[in-house]
Amino acid sequence: MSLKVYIDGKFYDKKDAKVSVFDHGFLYGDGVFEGIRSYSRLVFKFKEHIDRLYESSHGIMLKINISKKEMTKIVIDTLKLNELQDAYIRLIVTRGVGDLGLDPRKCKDSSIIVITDKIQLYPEKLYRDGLKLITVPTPRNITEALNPQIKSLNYLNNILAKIEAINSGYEEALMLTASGYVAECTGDNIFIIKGDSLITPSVYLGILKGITRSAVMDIGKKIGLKVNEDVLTRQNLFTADECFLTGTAAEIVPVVSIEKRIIGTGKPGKITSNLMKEFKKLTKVDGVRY
Ligand code: PXG
Repeated sequence: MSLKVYIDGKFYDKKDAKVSVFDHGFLYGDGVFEGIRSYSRLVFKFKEHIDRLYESSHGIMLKINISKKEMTKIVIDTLKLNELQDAYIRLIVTRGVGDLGLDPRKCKDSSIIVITDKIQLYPEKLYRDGLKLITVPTPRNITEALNPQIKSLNYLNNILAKIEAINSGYEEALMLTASGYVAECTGDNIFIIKGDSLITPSVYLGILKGITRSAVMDIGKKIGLKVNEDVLTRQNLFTADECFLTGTAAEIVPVVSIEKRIIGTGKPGKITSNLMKEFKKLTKVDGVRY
């Protein structure tokens, strides 16, 4: 059976799952989205993702015409229809079809799209050997212009950073704020370990408030680490004992160097490995079953 995609009340085969070229999501990146994971038929941090989707849409004055409860049911129905145990869920809300102008008043109905697919796992080597980062010239969007807390369909800021990293021979980019403080990576939050402290950049600096980030902060507290949100410089990263990234797709990825400065021992750290283990445990019990 081919994969089925939900679009505005109907399910379509993957090859027929299409939206209009007049949709402002396509024309302007005018919309919001979420990336969610399920593990063995448990949707991880489902409520948190649904809440963030509605907060993102509220931020751009995009009205979602269904309740959170209905949205939750649509996602569950799509997962069941596709008989997926472990899935990557992409939930998208666009401004909908309008004309060839910016005016969102021309878009009468927002569109809701739910894609559920098999999760593409990152290579095992990444978790075993760790990731090498490079800081890129493009700063993270400034909060006053487009708040990174809004998970909008416009990801050009992050894509530019990704291109810059790839052009320099790296897989992932460290993005700084316009003032030069550590922000996050292109699709992941960043953490360091220094002594018994777990530190991550504060949300007010202009980052996405990652759901994996929050889960890891909770785990950190549980295993006795001092957990802090703070302002971090590149030098704080260079001199950290350990460093790692968090995100729905990548989960927890150890970072072993930044611009060729080795972090800690140059291997994934002990506390990072422990957090990875605890995170895995959490995904087995925390979630909405379908
Ligand atoms: N920062 C940014 C900029 C993100 O886009 C995260 C942090 C991590 O947040 P969560 O809530 O997932 O812990 C994200 C989320 C992908 C992919 O396929 C990942 C994201 C967005 C789009 C695609 O890797 N990241």
